[in-house]
Amino acid sequence: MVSRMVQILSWVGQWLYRRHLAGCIAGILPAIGERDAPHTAAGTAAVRLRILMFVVLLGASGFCFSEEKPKEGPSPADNLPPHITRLTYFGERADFSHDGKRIILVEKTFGDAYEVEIATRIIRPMTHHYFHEGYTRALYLANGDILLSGSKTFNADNPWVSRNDTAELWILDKSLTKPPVRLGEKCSEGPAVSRKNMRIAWTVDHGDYPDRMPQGVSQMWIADIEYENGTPKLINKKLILDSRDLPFKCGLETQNFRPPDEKELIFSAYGYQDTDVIGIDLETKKVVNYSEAPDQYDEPEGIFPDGKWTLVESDRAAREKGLKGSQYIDIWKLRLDGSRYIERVTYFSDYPGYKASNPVVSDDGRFTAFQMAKVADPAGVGRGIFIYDLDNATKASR
Ligand SMILES: [Ca+2]
Repeated sequence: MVSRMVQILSWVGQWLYRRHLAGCIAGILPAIGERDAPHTAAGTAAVRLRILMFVVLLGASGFCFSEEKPKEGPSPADNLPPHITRLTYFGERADFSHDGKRIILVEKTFGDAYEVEIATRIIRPMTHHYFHEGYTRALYLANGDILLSGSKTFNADNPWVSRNDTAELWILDKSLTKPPVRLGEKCSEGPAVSRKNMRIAWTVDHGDYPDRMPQGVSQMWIADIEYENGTPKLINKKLILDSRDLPFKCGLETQNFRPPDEKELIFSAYGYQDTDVIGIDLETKKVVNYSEAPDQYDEPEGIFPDGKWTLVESDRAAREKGLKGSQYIDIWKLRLDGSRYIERVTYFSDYPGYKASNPVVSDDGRFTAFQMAKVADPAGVGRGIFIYDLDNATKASR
């Protein structure tokens, strides 16, 4: 009975601590700083109340931590099923080379890009041969050159602006003999790259071009890459969709051209029904909501080469435990036929404190690559790449 009481007090203490300690400290520090200011009876009482709350919460936190430290459980990486292998111990945002033999990854947000040969695990630097301000994306183009997204400027004291507002598109020649060519287009989060021709799509939002669109608006654009005397440039640039043209409010992010004919673009609708998986026909502009799951986070990631399924980051499993949102995701696959049928792929989020994210599919449809991250890591941050053998997983489940 006593231990049960201690447990309950510990939970309450932890909750109070997490929820209010930061605010309490933030409130108390100015109050202490103001002690030379003219006093009023109400002001003094408020300061006393803040100090009392601070002492109580500090006591509660010390009490609960001495009883039960918040635990980060075992890592899913230490208990992998036979169809999952670990490729790297760092890195994020994997992309398969079109022959399926290599993976390109970003070392860390605003880091270098590296290529890993899957068979040998040999890691090769892709962006060491010149100086730069770091990259947020690196994707193989159909001809083997690399599409990069990265800012022209980086300030370690204010890093995230280089991801959110100033990231630009570049093309790196696969010979790795020269710096990348700047395309003169900003890029919000991830661009979409065709598997079969030199076509890309990307997103821009208010943060990128505040003079072109108001707060809360984003646009998806498409263009072809043409080489003139060996130098790439964008041609046939067209607007795909302005978020203001949708009947609901959301933030856009391009994800994939849908194989095999690539006439449809799959994109994230952030914030709509807690984020949904949507497709837009590039010719007719018809929009189809494939996840159509209110109160569920569903973000499309890699797409299967037959175009029948997309991998999704979803919080579906976490919702049963009372957790929700993009921090509590695992990898699922969603049928792109309007049935809304969704199937679980990874179980990393069953390990408290962990998640699996950013999955992609090899061009032959046999493997996915994804990353492990910890809850509270910013979206897209990864702690190593894993390879998932889809054939073996299917056999194992038979
Ligand atoms: Ca949803």
